[in-house]
Amino acid sequence: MKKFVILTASVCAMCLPAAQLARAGGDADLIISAESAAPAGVSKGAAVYAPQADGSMKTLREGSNGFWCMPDDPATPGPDPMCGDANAMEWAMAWIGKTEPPKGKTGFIYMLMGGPAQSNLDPFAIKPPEGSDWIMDRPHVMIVNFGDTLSAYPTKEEKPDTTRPYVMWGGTPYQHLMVPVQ
Ligand SMILES: [Cu+2]
Repeated sequence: MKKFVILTASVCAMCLPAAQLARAGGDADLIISAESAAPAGVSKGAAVYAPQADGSMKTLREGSNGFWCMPDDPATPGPDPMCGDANAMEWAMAWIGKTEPPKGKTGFIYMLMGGPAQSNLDPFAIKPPEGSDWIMDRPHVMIVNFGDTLSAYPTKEEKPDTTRPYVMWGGTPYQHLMVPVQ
């Protein structure tokens, strides 16, 4: 997870010409990007949403199977499309709105193309801390909103080992388990 904050905070057409061109590919390309995040059984019937620079969400396609997908965010390095379930969307909206996620609604998000993260500690970082690089996550699934039920993993690692499951944003309401699948 990593993208919405950037979209609302720092989209800059002048500094991202290549990314803007990619966006110019149109809705069909955005849907292809979004679908690449999950197995076809999930992504083909999923609703597809594209976060807009003003923080709103544009619906590119209505869904039929209860899942949703979002295309790569061109403002971050590397592809980072994602698909998730309904509970994961509630969790993401809580994160965006800085509110408490609903209790008892564990969800999951596929990111089979991997994706970058600004920080493993701060849910609202808009860039990596001074002297650090982006955390480039390999293809993974994220388990979100699991409350205090996953105590087997270290929760406050600045530089996690991304080859094994680890907790991102541990100790915050937005902590989630990152589970690499490759
Ligand atoms: Cu992720």
